[in-house]
Amino acid sequence: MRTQVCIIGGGPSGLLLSQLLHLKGIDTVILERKSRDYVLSRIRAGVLEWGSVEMLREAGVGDRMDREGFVHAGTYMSALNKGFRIDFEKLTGKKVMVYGQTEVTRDLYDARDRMDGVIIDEADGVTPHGLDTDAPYVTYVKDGTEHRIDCDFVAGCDGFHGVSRKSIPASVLREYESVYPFGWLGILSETPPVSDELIYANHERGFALCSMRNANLSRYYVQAPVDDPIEKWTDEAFWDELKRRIPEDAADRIVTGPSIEKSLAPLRSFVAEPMRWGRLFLVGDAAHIVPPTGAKGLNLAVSDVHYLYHGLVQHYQDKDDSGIDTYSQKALARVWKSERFSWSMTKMLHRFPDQSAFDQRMQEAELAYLESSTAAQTALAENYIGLPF
Ligand code: FAS
Ligand code: PHB
Repeated sequence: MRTQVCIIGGGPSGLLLSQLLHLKGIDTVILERKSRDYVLSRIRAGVLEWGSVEMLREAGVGDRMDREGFVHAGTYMSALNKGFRIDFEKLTGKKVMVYGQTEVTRDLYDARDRMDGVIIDEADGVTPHGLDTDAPYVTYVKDGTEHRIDCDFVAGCDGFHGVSRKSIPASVLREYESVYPFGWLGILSETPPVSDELIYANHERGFALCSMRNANLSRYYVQAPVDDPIEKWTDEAFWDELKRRIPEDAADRIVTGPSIEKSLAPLRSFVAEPMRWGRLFLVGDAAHIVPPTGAKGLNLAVSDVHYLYHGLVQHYQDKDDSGIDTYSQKALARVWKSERFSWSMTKMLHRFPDQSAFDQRMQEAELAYLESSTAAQTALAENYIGLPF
């Protein structure tokens, strides 16, 4: 088989890139390791920057998002069980969309299927070859038979644990990492959200976040030891801890119920440079990871796709390689700014194991300053709604 762009990974990065290139007449094949059901069972991001909203609309997959998503003009922050609001719209003129990554992925799969996109699920042993030549190709095994796809370019959209980043020689690859000494324990519950907007809570017992998916599906997180056995966290233990950490008025009105999903995710900051090697481009989590505190992971994947999509269109339509030649530099410039924001939000809101009483006071003072300062709120808001592409 031959295609123009072979995409490794059928998550949001790979699907969105495939969909946008298809609309410009550029052929792609997606190789996905897991089954479609497995990919769609993953519960991940919840907040879309407005740039991501516009990219999804450009890809022709914005209708359900516009019908079912929640447009949020601000967010709540809290410390010492007291909350305050940051008004994104007043401070930046922009908003965000709350619409789960699972639904984004579902909408993209549906669009690819409607347009006869070539997606090979349960592809084993996906291996890129000849990335430093003009004739790259990718091999994989499906139902016991090895296949080969010849292509012009390979897009590594295969996440943090994928094969693409590992295909860049160690002599070329530079990796930067900070692993946080805690995780996020998240649940989904078929209960009405406790608030009309998100609540990010700092508390001396640890961080908590109140989010949502729809009018009767709430998403909550508490910071927890990353090696905690999930069994330790009964629903009752989760709700009790969440109520201790969020503002009192929210704790008093929250509707609890059985969890329909419960997972403990580790937190890390990670960046791999460069994001291009020969005919390989790294996209999304394959190249970078952020702690979810700033709601940047999925949105960074979308901005990578923006840069690569435009570069590839320029290559094929205008015979101009300036876009793909500057992809890594442009993508990394935005990645590092989002890494900084996610890291700073995580440091401000979480309790670190070695944290002193003075450190806790510093966090509380930072939040008190944030509450009192339009300049500080504007700085947070412009990062949260998304820096320009
Ligand atoms: P993905 O990891 O989503 O997709 C990669 C795909 O490649 C997967 O389907 C995988 O099966 C496939 N793949 C891997 N190796 C392969 C191989 N060798 N061959 C073929 N296919 C292969 N972000 C937020 O903004 N907010 C959040 O709250 C949030 N929560 C998260 C919770 C968890 C547990 C995780 C892991 C991530 C979370 N993220 C969050 C980040 C997440 O949303 C990512 O940023 C987003 O999924 C990035 O999309 P992709 O780059 O497509 O990578
Ligand atoms: C979510 O709804 O899952 C969510 C929202 C905001 C974040 C992280 C996760 O910062």
